[in-house]
Amino acid sequence: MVRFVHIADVHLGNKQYGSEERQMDFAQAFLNAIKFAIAEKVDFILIAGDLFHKKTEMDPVTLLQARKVLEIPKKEEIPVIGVEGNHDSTYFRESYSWMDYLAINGLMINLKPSFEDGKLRLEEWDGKSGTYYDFNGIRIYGMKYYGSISERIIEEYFAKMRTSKNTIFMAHIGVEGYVKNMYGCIPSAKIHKLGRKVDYIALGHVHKAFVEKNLVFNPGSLEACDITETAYERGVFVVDMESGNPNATLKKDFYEPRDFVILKYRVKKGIEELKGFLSSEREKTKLKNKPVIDLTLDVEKSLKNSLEEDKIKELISEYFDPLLIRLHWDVRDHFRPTMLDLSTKESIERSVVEQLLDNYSYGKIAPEVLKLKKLFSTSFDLEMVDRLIDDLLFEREDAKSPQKDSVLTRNLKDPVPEPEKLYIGRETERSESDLEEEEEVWDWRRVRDKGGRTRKRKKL
Ligand SMILES: [Mn+2]
Repeated sequence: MVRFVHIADVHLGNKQYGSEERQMDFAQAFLNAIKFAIAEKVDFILIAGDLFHKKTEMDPVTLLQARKVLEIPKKEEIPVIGVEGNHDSTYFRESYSWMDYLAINGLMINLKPSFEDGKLRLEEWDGKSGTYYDFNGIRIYGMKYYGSISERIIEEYFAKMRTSKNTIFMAHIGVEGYVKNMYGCIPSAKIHKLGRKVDYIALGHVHKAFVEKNLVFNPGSLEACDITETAYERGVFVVDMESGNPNATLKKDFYEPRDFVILKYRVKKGIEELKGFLSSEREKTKLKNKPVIDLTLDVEKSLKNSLEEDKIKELISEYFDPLLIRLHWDVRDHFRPTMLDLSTKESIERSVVEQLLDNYSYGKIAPEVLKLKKLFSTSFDLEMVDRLIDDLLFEREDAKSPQKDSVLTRNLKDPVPEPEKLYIGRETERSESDLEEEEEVWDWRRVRDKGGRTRKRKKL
């Protein structure tokens, strides 16, 4: 029998909404997941992609977080086996990823195929690279993210994989139907076909937990990368596998996720009425830590100017003591004129696309949509299309952070506050598990608990 933990979508380095505390949350979740796996006495740990949040811009804190956490299983001689997700690498930027860096440093096994004359090759892990890893008769194949060509790559794996069972297939790929409009997903049947050769399919990519026919397993993200994820079931799987039969349980209680309070309110007269609303919402809400408050105010355009953002944030802080506040405006404007630039064919097309997009929360992406149309209609280059979509979908959230100011992604309905205004307070609370482990240096939430100062290390 083997026992393992299956983790996915860690997103280390996700400085969500420009918040350093949120970056610490993601690291804390990862640390807790790894410690949990060790406490469960697993034989190995699977990370099904998106260990990191950003594929290129690595910062020292994030790299240190990854290294320090991965040193724990290394010390225990528990292999950590991973594949790259869309946030770790993309297939057309093939060279060398941060997960390769960790692998070269002996901190993890990073599985991916190699190619010879365009043909996929499955090779055994040699200590630095490889596509599969053998552990006590169990074979683990790894497939990194392949975007729109995933189906084809899976077919090639299927043809070349060994036929004996006791096999795990790990990939960063989504199954259609769980999350709306998600890129990098394929139909369920295409994945189930692998069941003829495989006992456990370890997926990552969709940030929501699901299991299909005791064969396909997806644990979801450790921390919420987006407010929609706060409603999803997510966690890690602890799996016992006995002669090819997995017995998996989704576990969540190893980590206390950041609380999110998502509110929407229609302002009829003015700021005063918010007090009653916030106080009744506060009473309804159970909080375990300082929450992220996400408030959407629905107002008539004529009323909008009389509502000061600072005052609203002050009010929210009185009732909730939040980690940070996200304020959105849903402005009702019945008299907005339709302005079409009729000067050229291109400008008409652009105006029309802009207006169509205006009703959605995608932001100002009309130029990209047009670029995409052009790519499709001229030299159909799949790599370019993938790259564009990938950048649009997966880097938009990063670009929204106050440090960056990207014209492509700025959504005028959703103005980004100044970084200073985001910080309402710092965390001071400690959970019981924190107190139990007073000696633990790399407890990322606590490292920041004293007004952001790094704790002194006991040993150097
Ligand atoms: Mn992800």
